[in-house]
Amino acid sequence: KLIFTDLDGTLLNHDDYSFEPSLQALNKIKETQTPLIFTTSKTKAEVIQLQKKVGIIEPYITENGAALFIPKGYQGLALEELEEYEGYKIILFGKRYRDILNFYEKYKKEFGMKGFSEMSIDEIMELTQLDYEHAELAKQRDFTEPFVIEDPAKIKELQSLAQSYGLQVTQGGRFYHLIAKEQDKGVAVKETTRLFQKLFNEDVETFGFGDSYNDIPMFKNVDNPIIIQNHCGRYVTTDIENIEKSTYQGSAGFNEKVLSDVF
Ligand code: 2M8
Ligand code: MG
Ligand code: MG
Repeated sequence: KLIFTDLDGTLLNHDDYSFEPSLQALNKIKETQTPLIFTTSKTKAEVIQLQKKVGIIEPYITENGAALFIPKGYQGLALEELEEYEGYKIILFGKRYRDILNFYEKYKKEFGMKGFSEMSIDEIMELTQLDYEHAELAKQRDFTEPFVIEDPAKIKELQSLAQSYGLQVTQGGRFYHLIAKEQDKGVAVKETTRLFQKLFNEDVETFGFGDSYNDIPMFKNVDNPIIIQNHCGRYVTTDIENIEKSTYQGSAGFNEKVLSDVF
């Protein structure tokens, strides 16, 4: 079994980013040595810190499917065919931050966008309720630009413009994100699953947990998609039939559905 999980609003509560409500599920995951693959909009710097707190060392997918990071020597694997990067083997699906920022800088005025690259740590703290230390980690982008927009009615037009530049806009719990056209959580999850299948030479059953629009491609690429109730008490709309839904929000919902559906 392989578990892919979104972080904000799923493993972590939307408002205070706590994961204590899912400790029971996390213990079960650790006991059974089930790989828990963080699949998030967050940065590498944020994920490294969270993995330490949770107490796991596993591959992870950052910035909306931009890249898969596999710790060097993970499960004794050589992974010679993969590129090496800061103690990790990495597969890149997205573009470099600089390429994304070129588009952002060209059109920010016209569309009334304000992105993380131009926000101070204080502004990020204000918009996210993160403390200083965590806001700093969130600002360390490698591949994608989270942003707010004055008039959300302009997103449609921005979306088609972005596409003509080989980019796209997706949406998390608080922000829009400017990402590469060829990346999303689904592409990364599919590739990760294929890799695990090849490495361990057996079929794996996959689970995917998420709460937002940017999780839909992940839902479409796992055997068992599970929607976590969002902080407004609603479920993101998808065309996937008979999709599982948690009865609790955030971390408690993750806990509930891991215990009932994975094990
Ligand atoms: C951003 O991501 C969340 C994901 O749902 C959002 O769009 O609301 C990211 O920039 C991430 O790095 C950051 O930690 C998070 C904080 O809420 O916001
Ligand atoms: Mg989320
Ligand atoms: Mg069961």
